[in-house]
Amino acid sequence: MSNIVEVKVPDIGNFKDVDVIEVMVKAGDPIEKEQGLITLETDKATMDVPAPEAGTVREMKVKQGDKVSEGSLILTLEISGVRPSAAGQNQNRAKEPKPAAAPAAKAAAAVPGPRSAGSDTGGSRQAAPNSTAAAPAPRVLPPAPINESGFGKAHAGPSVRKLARELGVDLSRVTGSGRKERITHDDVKAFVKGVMQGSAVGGGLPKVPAVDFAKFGAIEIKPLPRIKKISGPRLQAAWVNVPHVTQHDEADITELDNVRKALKSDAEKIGTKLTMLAFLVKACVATLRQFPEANSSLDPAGENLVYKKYYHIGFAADTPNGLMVPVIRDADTKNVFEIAKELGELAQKARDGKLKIDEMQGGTFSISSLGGIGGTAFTPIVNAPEVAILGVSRSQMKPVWDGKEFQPRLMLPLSLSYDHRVIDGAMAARFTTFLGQVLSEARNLVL
Ligand code: CAO
Repeated sequence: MSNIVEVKVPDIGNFKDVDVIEVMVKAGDPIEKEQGLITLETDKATMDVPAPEAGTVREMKVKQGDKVSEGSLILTLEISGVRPSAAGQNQNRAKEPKPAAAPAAKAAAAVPGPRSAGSDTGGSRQAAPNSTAAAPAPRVLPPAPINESGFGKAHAGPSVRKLARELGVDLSRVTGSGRKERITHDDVKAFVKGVMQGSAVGGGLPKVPAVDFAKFGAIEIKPLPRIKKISGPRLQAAWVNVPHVTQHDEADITELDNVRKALKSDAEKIGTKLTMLAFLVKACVATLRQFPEANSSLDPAGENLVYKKYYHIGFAADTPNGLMVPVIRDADTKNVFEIAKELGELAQKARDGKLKIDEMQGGTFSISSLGGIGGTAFTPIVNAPEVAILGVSRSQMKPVWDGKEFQPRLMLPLSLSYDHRVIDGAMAARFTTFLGQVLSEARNLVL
């Protein structure tokens, strides 16, 4: 005995005329209960409609590209050995499951959590591929608070979503092994297993092998200075989380250096050493005004940019205990002498280990100057959640072609590392070009 039932689109929240982006079954297919039938996509999320009962698909009533709403007929299903009344119940049950995707997507803005690159896919459900694209072996990334946006977009059916919710698994971090990278129950379980084992396959970064160095010669063990113990994990977090690119350029600072030397004695009279760094702070503020994205941060969910209307410039200071980054507050309101004075005082405090916490907080952009030491270029690490950092190397007198002949010009190497999620290459090149222009027009920096 068999019965034909109509399977309709269940309650999908307030969404209407939703796109059918995938049809996963066809007439004649035997299907299991809860098996995905079609995938719907709103501008917020994708969701699968599961089969209310096992049976055989009699006739498809929708195709890819159709638009459907609650109650639209999806297909007719032949159920064997079921009485009409029971079949009716089964059909009604098709209304019961509420795909988790829609409510999850709605919650996205309210739930903070680390941004996943998958959430940047502009509504695509291909949220998971970022988790494996770069690394061949690991199937998933380490555990973290659930990224609701990524969770909503993940390619998984309602029962898999339910399981993931129960286990606290962020689906945006799980790579699906099913058709079209669909996440299965087993994928979720493998993720949990991997996390529990802390292995490379499931969880953390691959470990650097421990080596018994003493086997190969004499060694001495000294504890890391406290500052390095604190800054190390922060640097690693920035390195691992921020997709870094570094843009290299050169600025002609011939005139600027002349101006600086001319003003040096004025500065000395007020007990200040007028260094190149002070001019760089001024020039960076002018450039940040022009490129406000470089003075912004991504919000924790990775959904919005937070533009800061203040300019607090951090600068890397080399101290006997390690790297510290004091911050010049409201650098836009200070002249180059005031900035130079503050730089000197903060650098001294850093070396003496007397910097206060609030003197290292609130930075919007950082500068790391190795010009006093040497080098031609380097790749500084973005001081996240800032999105860009300017590295400065040692200036050099170079022959520069002016169209007729070579001129001796003092050239300053600039290395701008930036967060590629926020700043693209073109903007970075415009940033350093503009900065070079500002630095070459020295007098504007003294005003
Ligand atoms: N090119 C050539 N010479 C430079 C220069 C440059 N870009 N920058 C500085 N100098 C010169 C200065 O003119 C000074 O020479 P004089 O004493 O003859 O005037 C000398 O180098 C030393 O400068 P300084 O280091 O005293 O002053 P500063 O303002 O340039 O730097 C500070 C201050 C705190 C940034 C610096 O002492 C420091 O700690 N630098 C290291 C930063 C660091 O570790 N960065 C890496 C962090 S990891 O990303």
